[in-house]
Amino acid sequence: MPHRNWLLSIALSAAATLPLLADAQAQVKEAAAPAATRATRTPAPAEAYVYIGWPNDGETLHTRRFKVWFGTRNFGVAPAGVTKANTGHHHLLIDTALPPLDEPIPNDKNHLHFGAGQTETYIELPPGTHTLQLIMGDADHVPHDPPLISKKITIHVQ
Ligand SMILES: [Cu+2]
Repeated sequence: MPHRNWLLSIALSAAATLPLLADAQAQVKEAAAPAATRATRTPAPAEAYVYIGWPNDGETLHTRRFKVWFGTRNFGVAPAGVTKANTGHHHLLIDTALPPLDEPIPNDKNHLHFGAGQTETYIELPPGTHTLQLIMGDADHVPHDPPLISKKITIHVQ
């Protein structure tokens, strides 16, 4: 009877698929849990630091779109996802306070990730006064210990 065979094959494929879905969901939960409660951070040397090479603090920019370049000393740049001692990737904080230091840095228009290892970017901001600050993150986007945080600069966009 073709009709019964059809039902049987539906039942078999459902049975084969459901455990896989359950496994995948369990793995996602396991992967997410340590990041949310993470207490240990990647160590960084005390002499390492990060700075904004351009613009200068107090700079007045006569354009809305401008380059920002990032510098590090005694520290290397590596893409996100790459675990290598004394390296990290840049995050540009725009018009915002420092994020919590014991969890991944947020990813939104105020927290830009440079996970490919970029050391400069172009940003566009509306006219007015803005703040820029850099913070390095490790392979998992979590700030180092001690954190590498640049001076927070103020710029004026005309
Ligand atoms: Cu990041």
